Amino acid sequence: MKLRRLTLREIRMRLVTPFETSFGLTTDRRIMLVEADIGGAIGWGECVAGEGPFYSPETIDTAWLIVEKFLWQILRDREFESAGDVWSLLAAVRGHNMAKGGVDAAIWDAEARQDGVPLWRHIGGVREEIACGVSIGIKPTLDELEATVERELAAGYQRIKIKIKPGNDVAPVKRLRERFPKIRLMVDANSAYRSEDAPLLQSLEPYYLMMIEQPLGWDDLYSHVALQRLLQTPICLDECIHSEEHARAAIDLGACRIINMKLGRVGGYTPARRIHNLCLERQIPVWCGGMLESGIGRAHNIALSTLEGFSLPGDVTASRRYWDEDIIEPEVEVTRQGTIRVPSGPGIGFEPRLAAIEKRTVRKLILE
Ligand code: OSB
Ligand code: MG
Repeated sequence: MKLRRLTLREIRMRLVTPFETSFGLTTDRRIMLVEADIGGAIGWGECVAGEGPFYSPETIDTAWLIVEKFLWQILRDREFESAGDVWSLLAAVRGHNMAKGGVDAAIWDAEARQDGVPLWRHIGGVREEIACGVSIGIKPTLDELEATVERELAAGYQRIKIKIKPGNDVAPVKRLRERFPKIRLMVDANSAYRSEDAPLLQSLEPYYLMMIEQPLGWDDLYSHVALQRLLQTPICLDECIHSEEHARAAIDLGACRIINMKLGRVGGYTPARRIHNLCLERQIPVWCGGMLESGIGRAHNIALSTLEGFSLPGDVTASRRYWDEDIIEPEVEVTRQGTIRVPSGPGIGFEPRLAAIEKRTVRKLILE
């Protein structure tokens, strides 16, 4: 197999509802799409880097540069056996996992399409329906938060995650727990706390949260070890797990008991599957995180979530929660039971809507 052409596009998409996390407010997304032509088929991937380096060090602009100047140089004119080789070819570039993840995903989709098989089967997925939870941003008032949770539960979502930050943590959890004593509830701090905040995080224990996601530093495994020893509530790591090595260290050191998996954060399907296999072996539950993706990234998250170890509901939800109009056909829909039925078509199983994509494109680069 050979990569004939790589097309990068930057599209702009406005969120239906602005999304606030401890690291900032997102209203408009700038998304890099990757289109990979391997001769026999074309595949699509999405780079999940944000607009600024606030979730991870990468941004859409660093990713664009890395793909153009380095990843393309490695892959052009290169013969490789299968999409599974892309990760090791790109290993010469250190870091920049989201840039790699976008390219890797596009080539995996292309390969599955060439073989005429659904991508989820191609990667070894085992389930035809995935469980969905929602991630709810920080809201201006508790009433607004409660109303949002009510609406998402009515839509069928199986688990509620709320974003927290210092000064906006115990009160929303207490309010939701009193109102919804039985739901599966969790929080995500996106690294907003320090080790000294352990007593505050301990004060969340009476609310029997499913887990606390990424309370401490984005690259600080060590402090999470000490914190997990103080907590009954499982810690789930997101930002910290950007490689198989970090996943292994986190598990062996006891820095977390659950792992949030994101294709882009780890650099594509090869590292994602390795981390998944490790978690299965160590009986660490895994679930698929989200990065406010367009339909392309969303479709990949659905495929990834079919792997055996994804035993908890992920942050993979309906297109309409984010976009007035998504860029794939059909859009992602969620059943009344809070599940997504995995598509049976080749590749990601959704078709990119080229006209809708072109309409939103503000920058395009064809590498061939
Ligand atoms: O930490 O999981 C996160 C969105 C952007 C950056 C980081 C995160 C998130 C979310 C949203 O929680 C998940 C989604 O796409 O619904
Ligand atoms: Mg997170």
